[in-house]
Amino acid sequence: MKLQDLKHVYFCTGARNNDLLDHFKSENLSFEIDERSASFKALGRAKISTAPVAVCTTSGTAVSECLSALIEAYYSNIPLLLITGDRPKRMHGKACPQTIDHEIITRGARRSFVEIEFEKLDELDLSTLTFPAHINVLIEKKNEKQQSGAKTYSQTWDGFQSFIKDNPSPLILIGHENNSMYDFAKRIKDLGLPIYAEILSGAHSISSITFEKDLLRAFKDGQFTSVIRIGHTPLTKMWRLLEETHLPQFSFDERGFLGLSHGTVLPIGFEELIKKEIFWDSLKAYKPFSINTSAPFDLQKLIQKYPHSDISLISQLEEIFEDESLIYLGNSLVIRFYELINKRKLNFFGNRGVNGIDGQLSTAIGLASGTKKMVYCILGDLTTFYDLSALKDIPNNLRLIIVNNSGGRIFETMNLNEKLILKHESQFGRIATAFNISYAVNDLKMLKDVNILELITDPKQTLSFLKEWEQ
Ligand SMILES: Cc1ncc(C[n+]2csc(CCOP(=O)(O)OP(=O)(O)O)c2C)c(N)n1
Repeated sequence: MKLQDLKHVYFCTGARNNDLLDHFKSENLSFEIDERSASFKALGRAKISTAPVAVCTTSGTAVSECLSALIEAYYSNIPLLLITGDRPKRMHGKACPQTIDHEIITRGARRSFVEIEFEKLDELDLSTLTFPAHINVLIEKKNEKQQSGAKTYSQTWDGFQSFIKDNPSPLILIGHENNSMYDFAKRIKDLGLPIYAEILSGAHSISSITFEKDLLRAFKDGQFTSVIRIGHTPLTKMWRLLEETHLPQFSFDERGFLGLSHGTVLPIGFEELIKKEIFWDSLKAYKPFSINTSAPFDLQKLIQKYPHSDISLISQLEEIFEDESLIYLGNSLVIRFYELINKRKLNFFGNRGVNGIDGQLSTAIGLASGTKKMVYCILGDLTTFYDLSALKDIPNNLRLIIVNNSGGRIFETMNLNEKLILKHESQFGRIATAFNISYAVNDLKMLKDVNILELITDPKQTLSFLKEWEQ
């Protein structure tokens, strides 16, 4: 029995498992938002089926969301099959983007486990498995290099100084930690080196490179010899491109993770680093330099030209927030678009440990419950669907802003299979009514007066915006 012979697969949308689609018969697939629910659907179907039923997920918490169904299947002896898309082995154990240990999650809740490279999937015989079972597929992306020619350094201050000597033009990439890195980033900026500070660092508003597209251009033009990263695993696409173009990288990460398959890391967080004279003295060896950047004016022109794009609406929101408020940014496009338009110094939060879209609203509710300040939580529509039961209790100081672009539009920007978008025409008004929550749609003036503000955006305008912006 091959994957092709599975009678039904609940396929949960994601980028890493996109390549697995061709291994299933399309008429036997249903596309799903929520892995927890999808895995229970597979369990239910397997109860009246004579053959195994599968749920297929992307990497990260998408996998752990299936654990409850798998546990139930284990103790009820039901033929549930979990198929998970994963990154190659060299990226494991390093906190590479959305990469966690899948095997350990299902231990104790499965009767067989197979880890297999994507290219060998055709050889896999499902009849050798006992159920419930877990198949973890290691998937290489085109262009990603398997072996790094980039030099690594000793994990010491001497190593850092040799890195500086060898590589005269670094990019300084500031990811995030749990506290604002604003003062730290300001001091680094004063050294006159190009820095890109991501939105969750709290310092994007003073980043010397404001726009990711300028960062990508400079990187592709070879303007950086190397990368110094401070903070947790970055969000920017440039970080992922370092798996294609291996530049030497030296990281300071309190968790001690490389965040990539290669490089050097010292397990020091920014709050300790700011006090280390040796760090600042070492950086003095660099000669200041800068890269060309775009005019903010060009962005404003597009914001006016495409008023119903996600980006324009998020940009209007930023003008309304009070200085003291906390902004919780959902994963997917919201966090990327917010970084694009951000001008203000505000307090930003998000779950970027492994970038799950699960539990986002609940996290924001917890955040709001722990503070008297106003919390603005901005989520995509699928991300909100994922966590609907959390609507039962919305604290008074929480405003949920749903950017409803009628699907998981990130997959559209990545040119992945159209089915992954899960296009829909649903709106949230009646859901708000069901939970007895105040609600407004498309009216930014109402933001302070209601608990849910839904913004219906035009995906075509967003795509046109991005096309013009990125050219
Ligand atoms: C738990 C989990 N499952 C799946 C994914 C893969 N994933 C990343 S973004 C996304 C779609 C999000 O859609 P939406 O919230 O509507 O935001 P948009 O893409 O439109 O910005 C999915 C399914 C994930 N990150 N986490």
